[in-house]
Amino acid sequence: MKDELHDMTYSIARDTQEVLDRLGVDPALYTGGTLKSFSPVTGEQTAALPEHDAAAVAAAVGRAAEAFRAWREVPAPRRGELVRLLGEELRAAKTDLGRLVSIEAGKSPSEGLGEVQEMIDICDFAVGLSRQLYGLTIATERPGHRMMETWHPLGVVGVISAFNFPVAVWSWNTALALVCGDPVVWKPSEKTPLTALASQAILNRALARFGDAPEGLSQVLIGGREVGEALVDDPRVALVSATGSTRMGRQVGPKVAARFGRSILELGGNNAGIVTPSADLDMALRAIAFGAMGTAGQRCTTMRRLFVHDSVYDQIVPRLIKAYASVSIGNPLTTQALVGPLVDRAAFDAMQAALEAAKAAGGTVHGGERVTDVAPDAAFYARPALVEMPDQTGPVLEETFAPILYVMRYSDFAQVIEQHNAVGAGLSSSIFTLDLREAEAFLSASGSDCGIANVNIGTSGAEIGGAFGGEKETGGGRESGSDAWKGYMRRATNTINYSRALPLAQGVVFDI
Ligand code: UN1
Repeated sequence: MKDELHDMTYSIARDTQEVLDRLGVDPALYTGGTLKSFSPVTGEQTAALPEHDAAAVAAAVGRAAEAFRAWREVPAPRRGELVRLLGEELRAAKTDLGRLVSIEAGKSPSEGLGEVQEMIDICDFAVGLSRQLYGLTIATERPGHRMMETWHPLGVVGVISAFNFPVAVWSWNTALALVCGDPVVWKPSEKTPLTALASQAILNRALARFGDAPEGLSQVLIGGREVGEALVDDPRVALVSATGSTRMGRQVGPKVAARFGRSILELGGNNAGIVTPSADLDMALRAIAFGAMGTAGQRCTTMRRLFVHDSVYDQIVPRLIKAYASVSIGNPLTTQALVGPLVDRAAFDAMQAALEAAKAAGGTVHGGERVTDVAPDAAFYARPALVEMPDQTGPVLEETFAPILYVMRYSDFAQVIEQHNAVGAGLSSSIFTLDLREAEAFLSASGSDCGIANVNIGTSGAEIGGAFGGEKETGGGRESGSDAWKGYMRRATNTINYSRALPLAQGVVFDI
């Protein structure tokens, strides 16, 4: 394959612009502005975007609030038609948007396309959902009465998303919000603004085909922290759905709660796997390799801790170390390498600091060094690190957003479950076992305390059909499938008296 980096005529900025052109993004949105956008693939600048300020945020929320008044009246199946068209437009744009995800987030080609597929999948889900936004009919204690619940549109949804899934997370929120009757105002990560502009352009095409949707149904706000804060503080934003670090969530959650807004928080993960004596080791090896090294360790669902039973440790850990030493690392635009770059220098520095801390705590580090022969100096590629740890201490207790897998031995099942749960985050988890008792115990009330608990697959790569999210410091939010839609609607309990009497509940008498 031609190595474009060594082709002197190749320019990532031009490549980016060509992709943006094909996706129909107006160049005025990404040229001549103050927010510089860089590709982690080469470290070079790709664009300079004009930024929104607090007044522009307020104006956008105002437009969204106005759009809400019209959109909430549109029948849900008709709202679903817009999302069906969005799914069609995404299918048509899949190759280009997938490449833009690779350019901006550094994902491998397969994972860039996989992210767009996740967007298409949630659209399909939401279209079906648009005919299934139903409540219960509930038995009432009063004769001649009927009690039911109705789900109504909630209001403006503010979406704050992270660089690592720059478009899928928006689509989980937007596909549901739109069928639920809610407009969306989106503040993407300042590291990945171009994929946001592209997604909005794709949605604009669906809106044009749809015909009569209100102005301001979906808007993108470009900028940094102040833009996010203005969105979080605006009382007209009924729901803030925020994905990012636990640190960010600690600020966003209380602010939204203080104004009695609703929030969906998808924060850090410190996801673990357990390899038991009966595990299918070949399968476990592959699942762990993808879970821990995929997306260069930059998924919130990345496997970061691994507990291996004493009896199989020497069979699987040396093989894993070998896999770490041989995994292909490279430019995701010109190769099919499985591991791409870290997002920036700060991510690489955090990785190195965690590895130093692990060494200081008695860990043995395999890999983790910078890889410099695949890209210019401004890019940060690293060999994923496997660290054998004597205990779950120091950096093992924290999420470092980089490909580091801490491996620990265990001998007792009850104890390993305790250890598994003894971290702040509670997103995803998995066990590798062919023992029914262990599998069921792991999934039981006294097993994994995470929002996602898997058997014989890794921690990452969830499908959109299930509710996605986790407990404890992960924030408790649920997005995507199952009944996560309820977070985007308000529930009304309705009691209707069709009798000629007025019996009071609880047998209360009040005769006047
Ligand atoms: C994230 O990293 O923020 O389960 C989301 C997964 C993906 C989503 C990850 N479907 O790994």
